[in-house]
Amino acid sequence: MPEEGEDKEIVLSLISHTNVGKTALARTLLRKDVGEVADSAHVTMVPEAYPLIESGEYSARLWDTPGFGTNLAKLAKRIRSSKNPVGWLLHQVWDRAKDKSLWCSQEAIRNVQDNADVILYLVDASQPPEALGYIDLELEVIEWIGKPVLVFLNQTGQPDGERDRLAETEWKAHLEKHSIVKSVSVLDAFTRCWTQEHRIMELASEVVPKEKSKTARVLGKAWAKRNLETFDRAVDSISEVLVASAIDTEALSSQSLFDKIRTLVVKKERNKELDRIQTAMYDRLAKRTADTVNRLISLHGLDGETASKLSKSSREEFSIKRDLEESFAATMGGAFSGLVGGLSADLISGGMTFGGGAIVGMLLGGATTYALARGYNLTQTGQNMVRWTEAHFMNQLKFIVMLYLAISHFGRGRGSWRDPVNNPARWEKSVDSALLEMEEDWKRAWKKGGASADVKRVESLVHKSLRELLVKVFRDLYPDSEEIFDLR
Ligand SMILES: Nc1nc2c(ncn2[C@@H]2O[C@H](COP(=O)(O)OP(=O)(O)OP(=O)(O)O)[C@@H](O)[C@H]2O)c(=O)[nH]1
Ligand SMILES: [Mg+2]
Repeated sequence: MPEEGEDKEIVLSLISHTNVGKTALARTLLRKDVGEVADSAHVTMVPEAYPLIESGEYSARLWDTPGFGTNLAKLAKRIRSSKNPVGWLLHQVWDRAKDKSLWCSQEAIRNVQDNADVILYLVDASQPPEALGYIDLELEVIEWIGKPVLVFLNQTGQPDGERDRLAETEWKAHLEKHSIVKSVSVLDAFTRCWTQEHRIMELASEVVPKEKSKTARVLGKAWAKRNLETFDRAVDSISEVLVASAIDTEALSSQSLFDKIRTLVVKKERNKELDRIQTAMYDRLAKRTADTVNRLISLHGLDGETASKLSKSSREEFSIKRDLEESFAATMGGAFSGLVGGLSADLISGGMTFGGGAIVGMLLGGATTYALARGYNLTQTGQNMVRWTEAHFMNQLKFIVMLYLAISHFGRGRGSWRDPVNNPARWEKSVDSALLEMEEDWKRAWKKGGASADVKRVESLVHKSLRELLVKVFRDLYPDSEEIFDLR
C-alpha cells in the first residue's frame, strides 16, 4: 500500500558522453528496440521516456537522452567561471543542425534538471579513466544540478567478474572527487546478466529522496521477480529437453549391439539398423535442442534463432576429430582400437544426416563435436533397447546450461541473437564445479530414465536438480544478486 507523502513514480535518466551506449542499454533493459543505435556521435537527438517497471501504483520510467558532446569541453572555462553555470548552459541558443554537439549537451542537461530522480551515468570502460577527459566536466554539470549519480561501466567485453571488480575499484578511485557519484558498477549493454538488472533500482533506493525510497525498493523487488519468472520458465523448458533425452530409447532387433558393431567394423560395411538408430536419436536430440534454444531466446526478449545449419568449419572439424575414435574405442573396451579408424571413416563418408542437429555442432565448437562423437556411445539397456549413455546425457546437460548462460547474458542492445563462438572459461569452471557437487543427483536422474521410466519421477528429479544447479552457478558468478533466488 502506498504511504502518505510518498511519491510513487521514479525516473531514471541514462546520461553519458555521446556514443557510449545509452540507447543500447535502454534496449537491453526494456527488451525492445527503442531509438537508434549506431557507432557515431549524436545518434539520439531527442530525449525519450519509456515505462521500465511497475508494481501496483508504483512505476518507473527510463529516459534515453542525447549524449554530451565533445564541444562542451571547449566552454569549460566559460562555464566554470559563471555564477550560475547551469542557467548559463540552459539559456544559450544553439542550432540543432549547426551546433549539434552543444545542442545535444543542452538537451542532456535539461533532462537532468527537469526529469531525473537518479542519473544512470554510463562510462566507456574499454578506455582507462585517465583517457576520458570529458567525464569530469560532465559530472560537474550534474553536480551543480545536484541529482544523485549511479555510474555504470559499459563496453567491458566478455563477462569476467574478476576484471569487473578491478575496473570498479579503478573507476571508483578516479571518480572519488565527485561527491555526487554514489556507486560505480559494471553493467554492460551487450554482456550483462539479467540477474544484475534489478540492482539498478536497489542502488537507486539508497540515493533517492526519502519520499521515493520505498517506491524504488518496491520496484526493485518487482523487477527481480519479473526476471525470476523468466528464469523459472527457462528451467521448465530446459528440464523438458533433458527429460526427453533421459527417456529416449530406440529398439534394437535381436542381434546384440556388440555383434552389430563388430560386423560393422570387421566387414567395413555400414549397418543399416545402427545408422537408422544413430540418425533417429541425433535428429530428435537436435530438433529438441534447437526448439528449446529458440524458446529460450524469445523468452529472454531477444530476436533471432539459433543457426540451423552445420557451419563449414564445424563440419570439417567433425571429420578430422580424433575424439570420435577415442571415445568409440573406449566404449568398446579398446577391443577394436586397431580397426576403429576404418569404422569412423566409414561412418563419416556414409554421410551423417544431421538435419537440425547441426546446431549442436555449431554452438559449442570443439566441445560439442566431442559430445556429438560420444553419441555413438549408445548403451545397451535391456535386451533390445539403446539409450543415451550417462556421459552423453551429462554432456547434453552441460551444453544446454552453457547456452542458457550465453542467452542470460546476451543484451538486446547487441542486436539479434548470435550463437556464441566460445564461452568465458569462468562459466565453464562454475558449471563444472556445480555439476561435480551434484553428481549423485544427476546420476540418479539419468538412472531413472530409459524405456520403462516413471516419467513423472524423472521430471521431478531433473527439474529440481536443474534449478539447484543454475542457482549455484548464478550465486557463484553474481554473489551481489544472490538474494534474488530467495524471492518467491
Ligand atoms: N562492445 C560494446 N559496444 C557497445 C555497448 N553498448 C553500445 N555499444 C556500441 O556503441 C555504439 C554506440 O551505442 P549507442 O547506444 O548508440 O550510444 P549512445 O550513448 O546512445 O549514443 P548517442 O545517442 O549518439 O549519444 C554502437 O555501435 C553500439 O553498438 C556495449 O556494452 N559493448
Ligand atoms: Mg543514443
